Amino acid sequence: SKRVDGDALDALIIGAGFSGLYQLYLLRDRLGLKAQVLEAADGVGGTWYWNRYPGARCDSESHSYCYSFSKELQQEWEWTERYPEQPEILRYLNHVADRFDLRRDIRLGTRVAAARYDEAGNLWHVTTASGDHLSARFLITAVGCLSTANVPKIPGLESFAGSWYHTGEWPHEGVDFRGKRVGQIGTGSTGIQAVPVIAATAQHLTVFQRTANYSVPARNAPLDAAFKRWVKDNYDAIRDVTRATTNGHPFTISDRSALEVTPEERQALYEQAWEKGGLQFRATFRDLLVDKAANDTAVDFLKAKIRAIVKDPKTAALLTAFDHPYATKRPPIDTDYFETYNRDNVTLVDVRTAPIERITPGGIRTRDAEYPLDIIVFATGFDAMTGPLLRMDIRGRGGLTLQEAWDAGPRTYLGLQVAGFPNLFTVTGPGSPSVLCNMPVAIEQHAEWIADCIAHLRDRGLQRIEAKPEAVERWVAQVNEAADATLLPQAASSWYLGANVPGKPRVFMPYTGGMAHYRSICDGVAARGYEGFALTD
Ligand code: NA7
Repeated sequence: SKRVDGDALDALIIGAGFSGLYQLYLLRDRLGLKAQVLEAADGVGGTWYWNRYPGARCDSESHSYCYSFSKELQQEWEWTERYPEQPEILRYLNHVADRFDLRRDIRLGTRVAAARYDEAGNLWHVTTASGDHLSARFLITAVGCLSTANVPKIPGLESFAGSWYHTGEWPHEGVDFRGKRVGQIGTGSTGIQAVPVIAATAQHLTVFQRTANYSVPARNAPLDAAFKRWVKDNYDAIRDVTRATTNGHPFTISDRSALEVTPEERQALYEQAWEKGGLQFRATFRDLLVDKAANDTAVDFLKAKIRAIVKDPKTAALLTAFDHPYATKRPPIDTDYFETYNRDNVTLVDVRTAPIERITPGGIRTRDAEYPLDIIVFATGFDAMTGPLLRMDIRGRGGLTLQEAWDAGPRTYLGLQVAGFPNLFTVTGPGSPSVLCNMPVAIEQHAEWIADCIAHLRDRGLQRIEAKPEAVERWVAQVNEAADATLLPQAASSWYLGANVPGKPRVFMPYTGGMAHYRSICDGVAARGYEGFALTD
């Protein structure tokens, strides 16, 4: 194999979360490349390093929210709960880093500021925030999809006399809510996890809701010995299921239509799913995400459940004032979320009809009231998918910036490459199905495809791969077509559309055609000699 000139590395990987750790393992230990990871944080873990907010837990079930590439790792690691809590996932990723001796090639506390492609040398030159320079033949972004905090620019925030936090940049020492009046903005998956936990200790919690959100009980519980045994004995079968399903979860979507069963049968099936809990609820019928009438049956069921839980009818009405079909925004799952509104120390405020006008030294002022607060929690989500990529100054061929290339929204081929940016791979990039999928399943596929691609180039003495503009064109059209075949674009405020960040181009970013189908598309592209890519020496 040809080694890159001078001190250049074969590959630089940005980020040491689920993606970056596995990508390093593949490139270094399976391909024997000189590879290094640059990580902004002072530890590995990515999402699970930063998201330490109260109640932070994964919505995927633990036996599927893990790597499948190593049988030894699967056998030695033991999950304790149905859904892993943030500290446990962080311990797992640290274990992986140690077990595969990855740390020696990870530079922590190293934020990438800029990356420039040098055409003559066919090298990526990377500059870190502290001014260090590194170069590599291949640059792989493993920066996550939900890693750039979205803190809304509400006037007066700088004048707030109390403390404020974004859930995705939570202080490591934690936050003590005892005796405090807390305001939380946001009722997405994160906000819905945080509310019950904050309410348990705060003097008072005021939740500022802009859009009512659906949620289904998670039914989290410790795993018993029998289940743990079953998981260890069946990892191969679990992997086969997660690889064959639309969303990478260890359950399959029913092949029944919600409209072909009797109302009684439908009710019974929803009841069963509600009792079982978790993201499986949306798998109750095959057509919930494609047929509005089918979706309406889920909406009716969930409304009735919420109304039965929440005692105050005004609060219940606000919590069920949905403006989008069920699961067209990422559906949260919860532990006692709706029940928490029955506590005396919790108030729900509707900021759809009376928006937040400003933050004052003493709290939050909406159009019609002032709420005195000691702490504000921003559970306001992320500049999803493109945010972490665009905040780096990435320049491809001829100095083309990624900002310019994506001026009207992200354009990729398979979510993996951008035309004009040779040898740059974006793990779980926009245009991939990753955010609609159980993440480790998507990540393993991406990282393996990229490693196979680099091996293919090396074996043929090729130095460069770049997505062809016409392939990007076709993929963007395919992503749009797939989205339009579903109800997902109907959720006007969804982060899938970039609608949660003011000024962000409205483009439906994830590929909705399903993970299994996407995998076969990627395999086909590779089998046909990397169709749609230009490979050169
Ligand atoms: P989300 O799902 O983007 O939720 C953010 C929430 O914050 C949502 O309820 C937003 O209301 C609300 N929000 C955002 N900006 C504002 C302003 N300016 N005023 C009032 N309310 C606001 O982020 P999460 O962190 O909960 O979840 C992200 C993903 O992590 C999740 O989908 C899983 O994949 C894991 P809106 O709906 O926009 O009206």
